[in-house]
Amino acid sequence: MARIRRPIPGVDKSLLIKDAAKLLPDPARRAFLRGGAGLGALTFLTGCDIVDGVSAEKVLRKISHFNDGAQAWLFNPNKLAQTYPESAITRQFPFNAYYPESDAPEVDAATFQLEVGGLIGNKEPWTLERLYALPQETQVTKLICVEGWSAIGKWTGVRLSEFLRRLGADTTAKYVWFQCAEGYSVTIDMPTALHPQTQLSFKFGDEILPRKYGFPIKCRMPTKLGFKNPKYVIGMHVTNKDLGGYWEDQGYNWFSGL
Ligand SMILES: Nc1nc2c(c(=O)[nH]1)N[C@H]1C(S)=C(S)[C@@H](COP(=O)(O)O)O[C@H]1N2
Ligand SMILES: [Mo]
Repeated sequence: MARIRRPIPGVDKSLLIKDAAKLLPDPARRAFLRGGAGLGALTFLTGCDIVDGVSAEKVLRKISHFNDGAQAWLFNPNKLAQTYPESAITRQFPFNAYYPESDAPEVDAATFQLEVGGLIGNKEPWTLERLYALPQETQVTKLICVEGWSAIGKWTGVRLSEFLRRLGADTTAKYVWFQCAEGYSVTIDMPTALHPQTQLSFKFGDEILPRKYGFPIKCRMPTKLGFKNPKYVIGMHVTNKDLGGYWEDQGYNWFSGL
């Protein structure tokens, strides 16, 4: 996967650094975070005197890369993300994308079909009618965005693990890749795809998912940062190849677990 070496616009770098530091072995991690998780901490960690932003960026990417492996290995597939009472739901839940809300894609419900492919048994696409007939669950969980905000929302849909089962998916494959209507994409690891709280969401609150939150499908995974939760999902592939993603290709930590 190509990693482009340029600063990532709009990103709270200290959050990225903290995220990357999370699974460093103690006591390095504690010292790192106590150090303010900034340039000083990077110097401490690498033993190099990092004087300019470019080197800091490089080191950050290296830690981040190391972390993809370490986090995947340490990820406990059964550990649940925190859930909240409905009273904690954030009113005025934020919209976020790499473009303004007015540019959000408009998917036509009547003609929509979810394309499914890769290592699965049945490649027949899914209409909304068939998707809505699947068994559904509701979760009230927190979405955390790397840009420095978080919000609690309520989503309803089918467990991705249940959907994969119905597709006859090879769940020993490494990844699930999501394609979105406007060109966004995300690759997630199979343990996350099979996590009980990873959901193909059709509703936000008590309404059919509105356009701004990803109509017709958002893949909600509360164990991952916001950017790993694709909206406007139009395609899904089970694969052994890391197909990357919109932000991952620009250097975001691939695993981005919480
Ligand atoms: N298709 C698509 N999905 C996307 C994005 C996007 O730009 N396009 N942005 C991601 C980011 S960075 C975040 S934080 C969440 C925001 O979801 P929300 O608009 O429902 O709050 O969507 C994620 N999924
Ligand atoms: Mo985000």
